[in-house]
Amino acid sequence: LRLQCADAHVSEPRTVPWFPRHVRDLDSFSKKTLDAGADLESDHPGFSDKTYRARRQKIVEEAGTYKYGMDIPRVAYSDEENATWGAVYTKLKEFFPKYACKEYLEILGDLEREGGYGPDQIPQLQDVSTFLKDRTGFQLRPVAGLLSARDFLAALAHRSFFSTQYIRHHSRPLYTPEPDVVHELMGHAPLLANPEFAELSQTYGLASLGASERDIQRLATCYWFTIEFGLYREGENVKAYGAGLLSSFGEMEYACGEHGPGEEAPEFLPWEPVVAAETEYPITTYQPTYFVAESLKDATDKLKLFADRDIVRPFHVSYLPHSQTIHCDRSI
Ligand code: HBI
Ligand code: FE
Repeated sequence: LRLQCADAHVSEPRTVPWFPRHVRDLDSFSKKTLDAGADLESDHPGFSDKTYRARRQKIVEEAGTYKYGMDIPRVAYSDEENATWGAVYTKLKEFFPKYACKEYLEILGDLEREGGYGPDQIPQLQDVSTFLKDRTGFQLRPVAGLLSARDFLAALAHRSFFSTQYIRHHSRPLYTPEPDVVHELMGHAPLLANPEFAELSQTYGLASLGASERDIQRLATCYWFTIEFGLYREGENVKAYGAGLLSSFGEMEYACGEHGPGEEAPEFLPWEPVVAAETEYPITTYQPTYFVAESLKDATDKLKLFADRDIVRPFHVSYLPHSQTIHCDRSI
């Protein structure tokens, strides 16, 4: 079997896709955004609102000047934008005590004291990024919209998280079909201050560097079932640690709350990356299936095993924090 593998490797030499070696290299693809896709566009409340689109364009243009090492441009959010944030903030806070994981609750308290969080205004990415950097070395970078899975994941290897800065349309404050600043700052940012969650995130990034297209898809699918829609067990209950749940009170309750007899209920499977990687999922409705870990550490440990055993590359990478570079054991 070994020989066969070696033969296969010789007869089909695979060129390794380029990947960023230094955190500064993220500058080279930070503007390579994809179209939202027809699915999302037809579903977007602000799609035909010209004023809204122009406002987004302006925020994105400013953010486009950002390069590694700079301060993230501050946005003077309007009263309307802050009110949209406030409406979601207040609503989500009602649900967090019951459904958010304990790590999230604790960090949210810290962010309210130190990171500019609260119902009155949208926090600035730079302030949140500074907060995260002090805790786990993670930092935020502004982005205009969706990146390819390969590019998005590669940033995680460098403890960098691409974050949108514009907000959803005011007509539907509790709904967005795509990432916006509420999703990033309520969903993603807080747990990036937790060491285990930071490691989970970076593990996706490191495993993705130079990986095949198929492995990128498998990692992106596992990312979906953990970083976006992950749950872990706490006694009788499940608690949310995924950003798609923590930024949606409706789905948080659907995933973590009680389901009466006859009520539609999702399926809960134990977090197992080889299974999750092959599981299909919808992107504009509540999830039919959730994967439940035992803890943030368990989620991370299982992913690391998966990355080591199932993401096969002809080289090994490691992260050198002092130089903020990726070490690769072969020249490729
Ligand atoms: N791009 N800006 C942005 N934000 C995301 O959350 C994001 C992305 N591109 C790809 C992506 N997520 C998913 O494919 C993840 O599963 C990697
Ligand atoms: Fe997200």
